[in-house]
Amino acid sequence: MNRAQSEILFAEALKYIPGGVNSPVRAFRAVGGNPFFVNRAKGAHVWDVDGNELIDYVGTWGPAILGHAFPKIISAVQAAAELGTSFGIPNPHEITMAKLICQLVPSVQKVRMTSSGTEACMSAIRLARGFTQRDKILKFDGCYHGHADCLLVKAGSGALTFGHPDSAGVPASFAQHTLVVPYNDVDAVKNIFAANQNEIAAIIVEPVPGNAGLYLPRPGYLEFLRDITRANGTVLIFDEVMTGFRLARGGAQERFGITPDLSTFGKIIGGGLPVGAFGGRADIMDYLAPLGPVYQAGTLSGNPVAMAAGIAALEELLDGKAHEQLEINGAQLEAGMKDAAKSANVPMQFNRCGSMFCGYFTAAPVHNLADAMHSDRERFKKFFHAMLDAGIYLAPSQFEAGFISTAHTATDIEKTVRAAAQILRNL
Ligand code: HOZ
Repeated sequence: MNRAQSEILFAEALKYIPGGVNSPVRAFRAVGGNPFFVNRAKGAHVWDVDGNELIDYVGTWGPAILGHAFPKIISAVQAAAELGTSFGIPNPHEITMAKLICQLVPSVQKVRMTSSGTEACMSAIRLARGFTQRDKILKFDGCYHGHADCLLVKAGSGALTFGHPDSAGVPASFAQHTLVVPYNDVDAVKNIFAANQNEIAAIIVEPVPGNAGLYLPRPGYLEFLRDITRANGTVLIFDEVMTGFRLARGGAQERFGITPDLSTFGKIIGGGLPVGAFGGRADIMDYLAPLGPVYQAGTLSGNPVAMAAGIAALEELLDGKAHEQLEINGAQLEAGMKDAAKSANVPMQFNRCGSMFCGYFTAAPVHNLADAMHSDRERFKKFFHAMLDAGIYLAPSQFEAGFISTAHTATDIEKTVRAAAQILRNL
């Protein structure tokens, strides 16, 4: 595949942008080689600057649930932009968005918009600390909640990929308030609560962790987290930046039937523009300024163009048809990939939840970060590049989830599975 123009652009980017990218996992360091540059995307496909067409399973890392350049989102953005790109004054779209989120996610009684998922998680943590008047928080290794200081402790995503799950630049005195245990381990959580009685402000968890690949909660695990937090006066925060509005209309919390105290969102609610949000119980949310003592703010929070894009995306999910389609697409991909691995005699765990997935090259089931670390990452690299050469773009790291959209056709998925079958036979 000719990528000459991408190579030229990357060489230029390296001169002015650290590592040539504005977010580390895009740099291909986990798989080797250089990233390609894209100048067009439509539906489930992207086109690079050399004119190569790819079937895209990254979907701008989650937002593109309806595929790229979805016509109603484009029209909404155009109409909103005509009227002004930012006001810094309340605008009616903010109320529409807040109502939609509260309607789709019943645990959210009030919601505050931010400009990114990182901000949403950082703010939810501060709010939980202010509300409980406790300092410690509990997270799970391999979970990633954006790049705020207190959350870059044993983190997933790029932090894990590049070997810095505990980032430089985070003072030890900040990190000491962040307790970390393995995901899906009941006893580890019980022990940490026993050792820190009345000290843990919040548990923050990706209900279906998607930043160390993808693994699912064991039956009863999320219920257990709900019970132990309730019993200890600890705020349960579901980070639904990736899973929100994706694993069901009401996110993972609807799919698994759990009611967290607070939730964080991003990605889909921006329709492809930069947005985040956090919301939940009204009594907790009312601790925020200007009502309460917890400060949080943002010049572009509730931006009218981003709100219009997100509203258009969420409205498309209301009748439930999109999620039916996503399940069909996800099941087709899962069945095809499992068959491909089996007939090639390659040990692979293909974890899937709705329209999120990850294939690990290992014979053993993957339930947490330690299991994921046992997978054969050299094999993943080879598989990634061979798929890319076949016109299929998977996330350029073993430690990221794949995303399917409603725009993926049965033909796209068949093509993907056929390519994978052939590649796996020769891997
Ligand atoms: N945080 C995203 C992966 N989980 C990466 C975003 C990006 O690089 O664009």
